[in-house]
Amino acid sequence: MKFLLLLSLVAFCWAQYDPHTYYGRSAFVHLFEWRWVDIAKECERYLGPNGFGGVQVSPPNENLVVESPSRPWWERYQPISYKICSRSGNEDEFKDMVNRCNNVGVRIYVDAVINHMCGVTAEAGQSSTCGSYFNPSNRDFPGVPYSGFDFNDAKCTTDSGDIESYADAAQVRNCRLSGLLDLALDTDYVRTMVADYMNHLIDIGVAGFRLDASKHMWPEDIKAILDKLNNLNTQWFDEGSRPFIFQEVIDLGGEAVSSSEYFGNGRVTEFKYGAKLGNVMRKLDGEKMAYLKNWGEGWGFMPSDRALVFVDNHDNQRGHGAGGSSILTFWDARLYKMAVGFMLAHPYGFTRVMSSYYWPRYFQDGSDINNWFGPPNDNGATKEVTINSDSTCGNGWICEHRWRQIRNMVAFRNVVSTQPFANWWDNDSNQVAFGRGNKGFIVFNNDDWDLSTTLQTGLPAGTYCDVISGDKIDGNCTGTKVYVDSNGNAQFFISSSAEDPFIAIHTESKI
Ligand code: QV4
Ligand code: CA
Repeated sequence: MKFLLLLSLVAFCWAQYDPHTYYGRSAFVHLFEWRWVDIAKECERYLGPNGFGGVQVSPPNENLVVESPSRPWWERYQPISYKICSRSGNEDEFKDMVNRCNNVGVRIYVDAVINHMCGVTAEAGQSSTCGSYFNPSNRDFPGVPYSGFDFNDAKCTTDSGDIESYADAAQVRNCRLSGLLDLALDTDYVRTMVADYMNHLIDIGVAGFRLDASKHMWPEDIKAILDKLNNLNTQWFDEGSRPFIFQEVIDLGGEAVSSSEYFGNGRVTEFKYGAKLGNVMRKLDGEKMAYLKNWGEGWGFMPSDRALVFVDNHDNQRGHGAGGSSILTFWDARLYKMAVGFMLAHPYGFTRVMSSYYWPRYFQDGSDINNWFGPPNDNGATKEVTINSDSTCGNGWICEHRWRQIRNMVAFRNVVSTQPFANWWDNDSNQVAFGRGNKGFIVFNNDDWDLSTTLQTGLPAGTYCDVISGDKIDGNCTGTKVYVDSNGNAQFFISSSAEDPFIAIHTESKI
């Protein structure tokens, strides 16, 4: 009996690190700025059938309407209330999305903006996505309600009231991030308002949360809020399931606040991952793929079971947040597919795939002056995600998650998820290969010359379809075939000018 008690205690303690994906699905996608009606359809027609574990959705709560610039993506990070009402849809549409996605084994993770409300310079009576009145100058947000008692103004020690130095941990938590009115999360009232919002979403059926701007919240305040959260809805989750938590903390080193302060609450975003991988694939700072042999904790990253990893995110794909010019995005498609493929094949971290929309990048003095553009829209109404006959997206949606190379690597990750990193090979330059036990194997050529060699794959003998150049359809390969002999060896040839200079095979792509 004692053992069972201990087991349940361990399960309880660990739960907030568990994404509660259906049958251990191992990757999720950020459908940035999608409407709820489109996400519901995508779960049923694509994400469920292709083994995606879940969707990170944009903040569903009421936000400030910013007219200048015209409806930027970032207006959704300026809350006005916790009513489920935004340009992605209303509460009924949100509930329908959660039901339909859960019913096909795809989880919903909500981007929770709980550190702050809107900017201090927003105009009283400026419009909001649900029409709630607010007045920033006297901290009046009747839609929650919040008042002057509920903000950190008195706690902040800087003259401006904004964060002025990231070397001072108290400032980073108690002052305004970019002028955003900072909530007093040390009061039980504010903690309760936030927890009520999150519990409303949990009862609807979401599986967890991205905690926006976690660096700007005291870890113990976050914990106090998490302790108020309900268990997940037993319509889809086991009794006693705790919400999955991943905290946005940008820690590239050198600041007063560290990611490790947040490990007790849940997973944490590892921003070093995308920054370093971008450098390696771009061969910057003397980096080369052969150095990836000890990728993960060997590169100074946080423990794998605390890490939330990604190649790019909604901030740094457009020059916000961290990572700078090394970050690979859909704009760098060939290298981007290799980086995402590497991430999905490697065992480190819980992996997130970015799914973006097009905007008219225009660089002036080194920065993209159009990086504020919101989603494809008709006079502010977000456009439908249309699907073309070749399964790509229309209406300005990029849908990286639907690119064959990325979609198939999500499946690869599911097939190999229980298997260890194995059979590493490199040419001491940018040709590398590695396997996952006896279930999968991947080979990259990022050198300027062809790769032609025989490698130990660890796989059973047989003929395998390369899932990068094609698919396995009706027992045939539409792309390259790989022949593994009875010793597990296979010959690989990858031209340095190939459209996608990498090959991936796994036991479910065997014919
Ligand atoms: C401006 C001035 C301020 C001034 C303020 C007065 O810059 O100096 O004090 O007016 O009101 C938008 C504008 C920004 C404006 C601010 C407030 O871009 O110019 O400040 O609104 O009016 C996103 C965007 C921000 C945007 C914010 C709110 O990136 O540009 O600010 O939404 O609309 C740090 C954090 C990290 C953060 C990252 C971007 O540690 O947590 O910066 N990342 C998350 C989200 C990100 C979001 C926020 C946090 C804020 O991923 O998308 O910022 O919720 O690294
Ligand atoms: Ca804060």
